[in-house]
Formats: sequence, C-alpha cells, structure tokens
Amino acid sequence: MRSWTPPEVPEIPALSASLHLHDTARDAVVEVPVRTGRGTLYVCGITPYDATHLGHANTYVHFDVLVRHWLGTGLEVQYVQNVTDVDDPLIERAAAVGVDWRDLAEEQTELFREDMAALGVIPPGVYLGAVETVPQVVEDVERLLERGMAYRVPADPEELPEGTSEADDVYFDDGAAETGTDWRLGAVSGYDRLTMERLFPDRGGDPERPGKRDPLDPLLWRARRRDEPHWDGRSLGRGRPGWHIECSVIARRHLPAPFAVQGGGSDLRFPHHEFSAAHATAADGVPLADVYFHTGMVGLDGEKMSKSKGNLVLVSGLLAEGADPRAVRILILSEHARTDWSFTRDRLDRATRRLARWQEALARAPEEEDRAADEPEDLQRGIQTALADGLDAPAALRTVDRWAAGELATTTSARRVRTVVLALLGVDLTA
Ligand code: 5CA
Ligand code: ZN
Repeated sequence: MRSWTPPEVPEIPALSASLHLHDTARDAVVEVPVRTGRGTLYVCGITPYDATHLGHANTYVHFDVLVRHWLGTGLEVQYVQNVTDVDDPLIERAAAVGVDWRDLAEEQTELFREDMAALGVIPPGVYLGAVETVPQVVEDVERLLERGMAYRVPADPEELPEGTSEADDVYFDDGAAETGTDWRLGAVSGYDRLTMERLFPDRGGDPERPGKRDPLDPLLWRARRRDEPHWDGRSLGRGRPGWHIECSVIARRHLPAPFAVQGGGSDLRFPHHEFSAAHATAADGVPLADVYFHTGMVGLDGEKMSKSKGNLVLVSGLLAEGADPRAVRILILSEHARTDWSFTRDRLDRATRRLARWQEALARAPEEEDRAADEPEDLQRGIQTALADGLDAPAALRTVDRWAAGELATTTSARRVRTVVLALLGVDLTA
C-alpha cells in the first residue's frame, strides 16, 4: 500500500546513546537491544474509519521521535506499519453510513496520509493493508492448525450465505500455546486473568461464542458470512482474517524475529499485542519483539477520544482552523509518550507560543559556532540524552527551551539549531 510523502530529515552527526524504554511485558525500563546495526520497529496502524484524531496523531508522532532518535544515533531504521482495512468496526461503520467499506477505508486512509505528511511524520518503509496480506494470513492460520495451536468452530448456519449449510471459523488455542510455547496468557500485557476477561469483550473479543475451548481464545479466521467481504482461504474456506493475526503475519514477513520494538497505544496491550505476539511465537517458536512500548491515551474532557463516544478532535479540523502543524507536534510532545492526557485549547495555545519563542531565538542565533560541524553539540546532546532515557520528549523540549533562553554552555549556530530540531523533533523552525 502507498504510504505518504516523507518530510525532510537533515543529517546530523551520529551520537551514540543507547535507548532505554519501558517494556510493558516486564513492567520495567530496559535497554532496547540493537541487532545487526538496525532499529527495528512495528507500530500498529489505523483502522480507517475515523482518521485522524489527536489520539492517532499522538501515537505516530511519539514513535516518529523514536525513529528520529535511532537515526540520530547513526542506526538504519526498519519500520513497518499496517492498515486494518477490513475488520468489524470498519464494516459496521460503512453499513451505518451506507457506503462501500472499501471506499470508506480508502477515503480515511488518504486523510490519514495527508495528516501524517502535514505533521512531518516519517513514513514506514513497509506499509501494508490487511486485504493485501490475506494469502499470508491463510498460510499462518493453516500452519497454526497443523501445529495444534488452533481449532475450528462451526459457524451458525443462520449467518451463512444462501446455499451454504456449513462453514468453520478458526480460533487460536490459548491453552495449547501455553503448553507448547514459552508464551503465557498475560505475558505481554501484564494483566491478570480478571482484567483480561473484563477488557476482552470491549475490544473485539467474543467470550460468549459457543464451542470455544477458552472464552479468551481469539479469532484467527472468520468464515464467509452473508453480506460480509470474503477471500479465498484455501483449506480454511472463504472468509476473512481475524485482527491480531494480521499484525503478527505482517511483522513476521517484514521484520527480523524478534524485532526491537512493538508499539501502539496502551489500548492495544490486551488483547491485540498479547495475541499477535502469541500467534507469532506459536507459528515459529520465536518471540515477536524484544520490547513492547505503549503510548498513552488522549482524551477530551477526561474521556478517551473515540468514534463511539463522538468526542473526536481531528488533526485535519485543527489545521483547517489555522493551527500550525508544528504546534500540534509540540502539543503532543509536551506530554511524555506514556502519559494519558486531555486536549484543551489552552494546551494548544501554549504549544503555539512555545514554537514562537523558539523561532524568535533562532532569528537571534549566531551564524558561527564553537564546534566542528561533524561533532554533536549541547543541544543535540541534551535532546538525545532525554530521548534515550525512556523517550522523554518533554525533557527534550525543555532542552530546546534552555537553548532559546541562552542557558546552554556552548554556542550553536542558527543553521545547526534548525538542523538538529528538525532532524530529532520533526519541527522546522524556519518560516
Ligand atoms: N488497526 C488497529 C491496530 S492494528 C487499531 O487499533 N486502529 S485504531 O485506528 O483504532 O488506532 C490506531 C492507533 O491509535 C493505535 O495505536 C491506538 O492505540 C491509537 N489510539 C486510538 N485511539 C487513541 C486515543 N484516544 N488516544 C491515544 N491513542 C489512540
Ligand atoms: Zn496491530
């Protein structure tokens, strides 16, 4: 799938600074291992039916800064993202508004691309939709069945298309995976069983489905239903992919195993990241990722922003009202990646004023500096030290504040400041 127009990312001198992040699975801050000189990252993409609200933007801007930090340490970055372009919420939404689900997905994905480009987010190297991944999903589900990690559950004949009397869905067997692999239910999310039982039905799970071995077993393949999209599933019969297997399959095909960081908002801890990791381990015996890093939830008036609550602040809406996309980035980066926060006009105004202060300081900055061009100076050091320490963007912004207030020890030229702030924070201070 086409991604979006990449922003300008200027080169800066490489500064070695190993990244430490909070890992949800271990509930501890850990050093992110670097294998074969690369930063490897999968971030769960949008389900294109309510793009792009500030919650989405929060996720992708914080991970963008992670990518920028890796680049700033001289690493190559391998970044993969999906688009859940077929799933229940999208199909339900399309039916509710009377449009074809494909048109809704394409329209919202396009809006997302425009918003990401406006916010200066570096696009992933691999950007893939669920629809274009169906053959690989079929491969992996067949493999899980062969390995005894999945089982079939007959679909309700009432739901099947005209002329079909029987068809099976396929479910992941949590119990078999716990016995046959190192994965345990709760290993990634860190939740206990009661919490998982509470979250599962609200996040796409179907604990009540008759015939399941464990109420928490997730769907891998849904047999074709009346009026639902469907694809060739070879031995599985026609149908469509479950949700978690999509990300597991895309990550397994396009990243090493394990890759360094699996990311997304904290609402993906369970069931999504729990089970995409479980599916991957059950398929080939190797853990999916080294570190599971989750960003906070953005709300409005104290409630999580979501289509169902109708409290969306759209990025395109803010920009249409005249908000500067750089101020939107600063707004997002003013809170720590892991912090939950609520949008207010006041916060956006503060971010806009901060941008103006930085621009004024840049206009006053000297042409000359007391550092060789290939040597990192204090501004870069300050920003990257903050980012290396748990991706602390607020501390990185405070470093820029200190520079703007003339508090850094060394003199940095205007050119260098622009380059460093653009490369690491994605904020272009010129103009
Ligand atoms: N397509 C799946 C992931 S495979 C999905 O969750 N799509 S989504 O459109 O619902 O969310 C896309 C990303 O935005 C996810 O990382 C999700 O955690 C994050 N997100 C969604 N709502 C919010 C919110 N209110 N605040 C912060 N992040 C959010
Ligand atoms: Zn995902």
